[in-house]
Amino acid sequence: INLDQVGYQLSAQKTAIFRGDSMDETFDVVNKDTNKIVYTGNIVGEKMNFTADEKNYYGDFSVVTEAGTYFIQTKNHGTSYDFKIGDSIYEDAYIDVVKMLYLQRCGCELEEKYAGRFAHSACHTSEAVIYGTDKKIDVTGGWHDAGDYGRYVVAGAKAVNDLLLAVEYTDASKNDSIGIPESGNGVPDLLDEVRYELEWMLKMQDAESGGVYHKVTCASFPGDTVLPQDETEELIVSPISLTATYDFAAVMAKASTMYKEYDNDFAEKCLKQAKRAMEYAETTDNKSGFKNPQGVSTGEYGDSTTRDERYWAAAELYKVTGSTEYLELVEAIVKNEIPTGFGWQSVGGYGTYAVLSYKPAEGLEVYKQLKEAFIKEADQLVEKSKSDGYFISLGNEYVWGSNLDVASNAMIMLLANRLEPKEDYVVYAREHLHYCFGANPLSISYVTGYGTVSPVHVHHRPSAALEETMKGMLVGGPNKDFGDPYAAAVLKDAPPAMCYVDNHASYSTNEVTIYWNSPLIFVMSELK
Ligand code: G3I
Ligand code: 9MR
Ligand code: ZN
Repeated sequence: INLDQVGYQLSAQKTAIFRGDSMDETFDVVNKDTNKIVYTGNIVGEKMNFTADEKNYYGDFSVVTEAGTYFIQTKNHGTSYDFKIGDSIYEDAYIDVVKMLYLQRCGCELEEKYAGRFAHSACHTSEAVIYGTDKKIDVTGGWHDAGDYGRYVVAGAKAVNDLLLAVEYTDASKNDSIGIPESGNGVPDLLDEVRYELEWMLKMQDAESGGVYHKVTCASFPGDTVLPQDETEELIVSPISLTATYDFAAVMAKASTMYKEYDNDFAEKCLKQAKRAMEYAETTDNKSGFKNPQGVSTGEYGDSTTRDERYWAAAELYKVTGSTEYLELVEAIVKNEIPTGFGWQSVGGYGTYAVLSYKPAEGLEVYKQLKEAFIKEADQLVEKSKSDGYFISLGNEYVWGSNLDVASNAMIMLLANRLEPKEDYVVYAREHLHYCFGANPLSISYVTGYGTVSPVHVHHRPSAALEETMKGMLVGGPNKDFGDPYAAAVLKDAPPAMCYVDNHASYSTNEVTIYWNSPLIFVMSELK
């Protein structure tokens, strides 16, 4: 019996997913404290689920609207994990999911009163050598990307943008009490957190050319239990890339509007540097995608095209400046094909939404075209969700970081809902959230520390070193392509939606990243 192990909001739709053969006809919802059956419903809708290789059935218990702790029981198919029904059931999880970013901060001391056992002295504080030169620069700051301590611009840009969108559209803009050092300073905590990353990104821009370096890492990944402050090998700044430069231009442009009311000087600086980056990218002769330079083996974050990054940058700059120069660029790119994606590699959707949220663009032909495309994509996600065994939109495509797609697709539906409200957008976005917290074929909450069963042996060096799983991290999730030897060995016969293993060695299913948490932050900001 699979369901959200955290729970369900009072008045929201509530569906438990059953699996097995010759299913019981009814199920009971039992109040855990009184042990009384509060509702008995029918189990309906047999469906073959090829993604998980099982037969599913459904039990709707939306009529249970009284706050409390419950479980579900059947005569022959067992009992579910406990779950809550209530108004602010995700509150604690939300705090930890946001705080994860604070705990990933690099280059500063993490104090015990904010970081608990994850407190540490400042890490990665030495200057970094620019690859292929003797020149050293200061690139301290930013967030550690993931279970490793690399800092990568394209990955950071996705994370930053999700958080900025959360502040722009959701109640996140009111939250100043997450429990980070800046809490209570009158600036939304998400903006404080994002600024920590932006200040680092600004250091990643080459002062002379305006181009942006792709990443800063050591030559290779450290051992699996090395703490941040103990990775002391030389830091290397990898060459400038076009993807990093365009992404930088996009998020800096967006930041310039978001910080204006709090710090105008910073906002102006962001816009100035965004324009410089854009100018560099548009005029450089070097159009090749990023490849790890010889001797550097950390995360590559490569890309076969910069079309979508270019589009995103142009769209954000258009939204901030209203300038026809950027609008024309957007129009020219769209003429061929509208770029899509809410990921680190495909970022076109962000560009589209930037245009769609710009009032003065509303009368334009391109606006109509983009709106139609965006709504169509969201509608397709709804359709896919309706036919899926667990009401999510991935079909059979469970790739490395499949939970990025789960959370980001929910984000797309919620943003579409703001353009053109439809109940289904919210209903199915919520199902995606339930999937993250346990309504999935493995019946595991993919968010550490939340739900009865959640990942413990994550590929996250601080957690491994301290033998304590940091809370509030969304793991990568099932990956049918087996991106690591451990997964390949133990999952070889598993169906796509079950290609996940809670083992430290499985970095392709059980790692965590800043940009898997970030779309979850958006979704929780909207739905909590
Ligand atoms: O998008 C394609 C899809 O079109 C195709 O059908 C499918 C078939 O395999 O692959 C999809 O691409 C996958 C891509 O992720 C999707 O974003 C690639 O196979 C897959 O190899 C790639 O994995 C990336 C992984 O690095 C390896 O490069 C992950 O997205 C990315 O999150 C991960 O990032 C690492 C950093 O390098 C280092 N730090 C940790 C971080 C998380 O594991
Ligand atoms: O720890 C690394 C993780 O952050 C990356 O996502 C992953 C893929 O690039 O690589 C991990 O490092 C492993 C390396 O690639 C191969 N040897 C084992 C390393 C740690 O288990
Ligand atoms: Zn660090």
